[in-house]
Amino acid sequence: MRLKVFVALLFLGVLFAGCTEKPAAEEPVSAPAAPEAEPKAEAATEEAETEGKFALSEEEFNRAKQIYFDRCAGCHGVLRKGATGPALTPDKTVPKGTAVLKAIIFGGTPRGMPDWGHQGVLSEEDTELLARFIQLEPPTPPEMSLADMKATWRVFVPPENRPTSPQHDRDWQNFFSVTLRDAGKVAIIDGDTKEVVSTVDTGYAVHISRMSATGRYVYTIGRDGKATMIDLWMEKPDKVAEIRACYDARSIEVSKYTGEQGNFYDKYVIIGCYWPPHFVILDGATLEPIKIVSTRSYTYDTEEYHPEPRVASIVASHFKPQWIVNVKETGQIWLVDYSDANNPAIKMIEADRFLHDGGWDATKRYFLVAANKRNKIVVLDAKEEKVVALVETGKVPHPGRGANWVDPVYGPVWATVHLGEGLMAVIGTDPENYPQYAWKVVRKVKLLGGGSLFIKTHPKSQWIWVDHTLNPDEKIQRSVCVISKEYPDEVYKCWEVADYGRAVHIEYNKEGDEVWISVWGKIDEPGKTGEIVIYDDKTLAEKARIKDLVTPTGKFNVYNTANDIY
Ligand code: DHE
Repeated sequence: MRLKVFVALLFLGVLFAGCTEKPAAEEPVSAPAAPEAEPKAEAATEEAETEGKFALSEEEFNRAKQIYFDRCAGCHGVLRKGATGPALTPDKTVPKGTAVLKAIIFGGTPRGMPDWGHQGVLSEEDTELLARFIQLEPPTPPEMSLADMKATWRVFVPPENRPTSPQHDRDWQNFFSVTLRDAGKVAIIDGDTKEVVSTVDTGYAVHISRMSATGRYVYTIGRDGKATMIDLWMEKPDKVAEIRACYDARSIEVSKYTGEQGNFYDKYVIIGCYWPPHFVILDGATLEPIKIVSTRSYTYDTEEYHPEPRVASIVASHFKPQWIVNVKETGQIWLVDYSDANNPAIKMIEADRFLHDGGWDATKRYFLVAANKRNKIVVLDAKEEKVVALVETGKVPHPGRGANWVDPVYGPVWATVHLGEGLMAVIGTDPENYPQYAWKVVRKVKLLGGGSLFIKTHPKSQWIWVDHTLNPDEKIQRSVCVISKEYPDEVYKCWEVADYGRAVHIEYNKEGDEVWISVWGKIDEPGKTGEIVIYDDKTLAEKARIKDLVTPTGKFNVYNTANDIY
């Protein structure tokens, strides 16, 4: 008997929040059902019912499964083996018992588990259900074949029917692709006029946008594993292709190499999945899937098999036709050579756990990625293809892509903020001219508190900007701070971006003279669903607000994203 999808839970609103608390939204969006489980799930249910131990009916089991997928899998893993959050397999959960588990789910923990009950996201009843569910064997969601992917693949405008030059007079390189998270859309906004030129249906909770190497196409990836390709040259930018490459995903990147080994501009796309744990190489012009590669493997340090090593960040090397694929649970960085996409050569490099987000240094030779469980930044030399340093920075580094500038004392540096403490850690990045500072924390700047997600600057800017999105204090979560590059010992100024929502993610315009910040509101609060606040980067004065957006989060300027400027 196949497990039924519990329809009411398609509409959980703000979706799961994984390891981090998020604003709760009650309204229906297009949340996908948790992938249907293999028969093992039934066995677990039936066994539980027979034993009468946790007594979940099929309906309750499906409901709990969906809640787990939406709220918990991001941190604990679909198979509950643990990642940012601890393992939740029956050997760990049964000894705790339902009452203790319920208390943790409802009230959270100081170690970062959100208080789902207090936030009003989960009811007492759902908390109880979840507490019983996690004492059962986890159901295994299905795999996905190339044929499954192809069944979801649509090309709306084939390459031969696309324009050969831009069909509008706007500066498309200064467009922003803005995630409207709970609306299941992205807005394409003209950075010059601040007009929303197009709103594109992309699917559930787009996580990031990345641009093709030329910048012409935007590729988005949703939490539901759906990728959408948008052509910015169309009179009204719209999607030209889409595909679902997994059930749960966070990353997408393009091929950016051009040189002796060929020109791979706009040739391939890679999608990194959470479930199934694999990455997929696709055709850059149509999103036709070409190759699936599983990331199931052995942990880099203890050499233990892991059934669910998820793909976190991916960046495209500028030295070789290679993607740098960060495999979270096994703590490995995979260098994937895409020059022969059907037969990709992969070099597996030992790094640390659990790999998450990261970005390039200013020369784009070194990739710095957070190993958040170990409070470290791993430094990969993309030219020499080796890890050159593990730098301890602070509690749970979360850089986004980080920020690069030249420090008055320490030369070229890159910085990260942290989820676990109010800290900007600055790392020297120039081993040639400043070897004494390279790969060392050279400055620690105190921020308002923990819960920072993103940091950003621009080569032309005198400031570094940071947010505090997940800080429990309402005033702090709405605040951003700037630090002067000239006097970087302490924060220069902090302020609240709006009187509601959370301030999240900072992005520059193409010129590098304007800063865009999202106010992440709630979908069910009219007038407070969200907006983007734009600042003059020189004077820090507010310039404009793009109002009435539905839960805007990430914003990606075409030029800066295509050229890795941050
Ligand atoms: Fe993200 C980047 C994973 C929650 C907004 N997020 C990333 C990346 C990963 C990731 C692996 C790097 C992609 C890359 O560079 O290729 N994010 C996760 C999670 O697992 C987590 C913690 C929980 C979850 O299950 O989703 C999570 N992320 C969030 C949010 O709640 C945020 C704030 C709002 C949202 O829209 O979901 C959020 N994540 C972002 C953004 C980026 C991102 C805006 C890209 C930053 C950039 O500048 O490139």
